Amino acid sequence: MKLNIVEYPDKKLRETSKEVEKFDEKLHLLLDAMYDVMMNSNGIGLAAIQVAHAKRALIINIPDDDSEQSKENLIEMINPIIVKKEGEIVYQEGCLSVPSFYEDISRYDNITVNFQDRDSNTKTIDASGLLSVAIQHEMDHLNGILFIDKLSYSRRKKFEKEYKRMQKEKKASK
Ligand code: Y12
Ligand code: CO
Repeated sequence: MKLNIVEYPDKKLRETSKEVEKFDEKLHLLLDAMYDVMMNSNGIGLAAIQVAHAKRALIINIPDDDSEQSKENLIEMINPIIVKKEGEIVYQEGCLSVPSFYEDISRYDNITVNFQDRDSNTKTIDASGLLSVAIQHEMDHLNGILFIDKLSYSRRKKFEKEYKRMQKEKKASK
């Protein structure tokens, strides 16, 4: 399955993703292809809507202490729900759908998430720090929310201007 990353301001990113009901080969192929595209793009998290599949599915692969990304650390979450949230963390976020832009965003530091794995088994995870940030960032995608939506009015204006300029430059260099 060949997947391409959907980039802002594509309206596809604003869709609300649908609950996954079938845990079949098609879902497994999608998750495998998402992993390949995320690794090839140097990402640590990806939601299915970022590759144009409006399913409530996301993957996260946080590098370990020596900055190595290994499939052993891959987390696949299907139909995730946050059941507990507390504390605050500010982290500089980036997104494969909003290339070359990074900004400090405030989120919950500690969360508990219920989800299903690729075979529909029910799981629970307690997350804090970077993993918690990544889960919340990817779960926002399932509801059509991007991290840039959390910027102040003036920062968002500045972003839109910079992003348009970058897109123009990218187009001109092709
Ligand atoms: C903390 C904050 C945000 C997340 C969500 C997942 N975000 C990413 O995986 C972002 C990846 C990313 C990769 C980029 O490419 C390279 O660095 C080569 C990138 O740069 C460009 O597009 C030019 C931007 C974002 C999880 C945890
Ligand atoms: Co993102």
